[in-house]
Amino acid sequence: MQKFSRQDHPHRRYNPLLGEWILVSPQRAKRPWQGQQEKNVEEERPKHDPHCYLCAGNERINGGRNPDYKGTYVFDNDFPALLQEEVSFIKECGGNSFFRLKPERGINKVICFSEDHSLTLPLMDVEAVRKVVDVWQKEYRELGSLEYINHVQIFENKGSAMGCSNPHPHGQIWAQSDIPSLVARTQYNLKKYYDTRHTTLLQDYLKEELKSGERIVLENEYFVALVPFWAVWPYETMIISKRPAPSIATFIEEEKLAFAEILKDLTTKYDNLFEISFPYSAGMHQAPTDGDYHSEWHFHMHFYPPLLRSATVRKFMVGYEMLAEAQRDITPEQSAEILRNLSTVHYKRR
Ligand code: H2U
Repeated sequence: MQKFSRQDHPHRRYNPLLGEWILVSPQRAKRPWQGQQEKNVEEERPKHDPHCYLCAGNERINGGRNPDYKGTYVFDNDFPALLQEEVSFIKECGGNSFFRLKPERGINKVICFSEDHSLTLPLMDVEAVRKVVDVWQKEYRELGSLEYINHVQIFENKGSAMGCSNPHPHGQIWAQSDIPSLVARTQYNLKKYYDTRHTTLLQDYLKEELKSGERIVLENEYFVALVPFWAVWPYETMIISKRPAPSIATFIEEEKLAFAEILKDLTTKYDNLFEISFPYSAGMHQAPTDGDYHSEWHFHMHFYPPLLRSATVRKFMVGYEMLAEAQRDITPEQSAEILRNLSTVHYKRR
């Protein structure tokens, strides 16, 4: 019988944040591909597009007009998924009903990262990225302090492959009264860990990762970017604060700058991987804003990029993944090594 090797044999890995397993099939990384190829069209974008609804001074779809902003600009989403109005609701169904339902209140915002339509986070200078971090902190604090807002989700969809509707550099915030499902599961696991050990799960995990070094992509004084041991997407990464900060609300000036630096460097590496503007969905997981101090929470930002083996071949979460559990081919250690060895100088700036 052959001795098990992580590089050669199928195995399952445990994700302690979500409390679930994933399947790793390293032997499959070499299989030929005759399926869908994503289009690799890299068009140069102008600094201002008269038809873009996020550009400064332009009209939005619903007829409102953006001011002639410079830097960041935040507005209420014209097509919100949640509404701020309270509705009266008589609880009709008990917890054992098949038809459980409850109204949900919330606020959706759009954040333009820059007035310059041609930029993305990796192409912005660090100072400009830091201003985006300032806005994220301000919004998390302000929205979170509203009595009926108990969770603030900050995220960015980049690239049409991830459903982004507009190439103008921007992200979104969805703030709501309930804790969404994935966050609630993470919270449950973080709390269980904290209650028994009095240290955050990610603090202990980070210690082990730094000791091993094999999945580390970037590190600065305050943050580490790594490919999680349990990563699902081929080049999935996570930025973790070295200090167990429950959220961005507590970041000091030095941390905000260091966060901007690691964000720029990581997204630059992503662009350099296939020399394209690398698509991803990214977002922060942080403490609920329900008024409690959540010592169990530890700030982390996930990056879920869909591309697999080139600028044109993406990973699909279908079949087995939809029906059974998530699966990956290339190992997290291989992905980390590839990302680690890439330059932090953007290919367009060389
Ligand atoms: P995405 O690119 O991630 O889809 O985000 C763009 C958001 O901008 C989207 O949620 C909003 C959409 O509803 N939007 C406006 O609020 N006003 C507009 O004029 C266009 C798009």
